[in-house]
Amino acid sequence: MEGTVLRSINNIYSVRTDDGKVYSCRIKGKQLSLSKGEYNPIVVGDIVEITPSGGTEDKPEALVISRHERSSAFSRWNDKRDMNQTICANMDLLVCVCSVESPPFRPRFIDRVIACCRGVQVMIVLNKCDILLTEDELERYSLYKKLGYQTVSVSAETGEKIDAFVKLLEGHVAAFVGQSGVGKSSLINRILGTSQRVGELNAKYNRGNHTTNHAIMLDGPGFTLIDTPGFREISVPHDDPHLVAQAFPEFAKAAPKCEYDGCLHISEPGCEVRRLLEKGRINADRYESYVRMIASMEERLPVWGRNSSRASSPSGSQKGSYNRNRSDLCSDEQL
Ligand SMILES: Nc1nc2c(ncn2[C@@H]2O[C@H](COP(=O)(O)OP(=O)(O)OP(=O)(O)O)[C@@H](O)[C@H]2O)c(=O)[nH]1
Ligand SMILES: [Mg+2]
Ligand SMILES: [Zn+2]
Repeated sequence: MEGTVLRSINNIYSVRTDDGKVYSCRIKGKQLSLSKGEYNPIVVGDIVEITPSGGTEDKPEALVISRHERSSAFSRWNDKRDMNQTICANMDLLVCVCSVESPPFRPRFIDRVIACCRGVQVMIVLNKCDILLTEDELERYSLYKKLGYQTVSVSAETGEKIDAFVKLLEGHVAAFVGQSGVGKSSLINRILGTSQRVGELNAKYNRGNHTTNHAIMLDGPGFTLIDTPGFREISVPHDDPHLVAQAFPEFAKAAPKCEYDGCLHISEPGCEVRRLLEKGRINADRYESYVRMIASMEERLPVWGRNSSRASSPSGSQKGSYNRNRSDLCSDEQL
């Protein structure tokens, strides 16, 4: 039987099958074939094959036999475990929630969230619009719209623009992702009338307290939402750094004019991105945000370098290739 993972807590998965029945599942055996070397083999949104294993009519139990390939995923680098960690999968909309204050607006965090997505459209939602952004913040926020992202400013507290936001969710499976305390659960409660736990803010540090501790999929009228636990910091998954470059649409647009194929826009000669940066046509803070992401991947080089395609150019190219060295990069002490 095929089912969708609605929730996962301590290796117990709630899986809903087509007939609406929700099974409490464990993984059959020790490992799933698709998930070797992953921190968590099954996440909310995964489509899995299960086989009933008992329980009662009210609380049926099953074993997960296999997981289907994911059409999309949101993953981050888990520093403690030294491996990538997927948070949710198979959504067709990633709602990156940020807030005006508590925690403060951090556009470089948004840039990282975008770089942590695969195969999914990103929407940027600014919550707590009952508080005002500074002019500089507003300019940086407005840039996302100019770059082609859908943006909407809302307030879970006052209800402002919630109706417009809900319209944008229609027909989607949308995962809410963002820093702890930005109001992901508050927004979901406001939209669905649910009572997901909402956290007090940490007054000393002006940020969230990791209130939501596991992802959960919730049904709405004509859409499905996934609430996820917030992070304080986020690192891009260990992968090909060219994927990070692709998460910056303005760089991707300029890249065909770079002299070297596979240019990472750091110190390669004839780089169009850096030319535009010097002319002020690429935002300097976005560029800095990008350089720090690449640097943080570079610090993990012994791990991701093994499988990385970073030093090789895509095939069929007429352009030359360029190998950088580590000193071209700044370090990644903070975002
Ligand atoms: N002023 C204001 N405060 C809000 C708004 N939305 C949420 N909050 C407050 O922000 C705090 C954190 O809200 P949560 O919904 O728990 O945030 P979260 O993003 O789910 O946090 P984690 O579960 O830790 O990731 C709560 O104290 C909310 O009352 C808003 O629109 N305006
Ligand atoms: Mg929450
Ligand atoms: Zn370049």
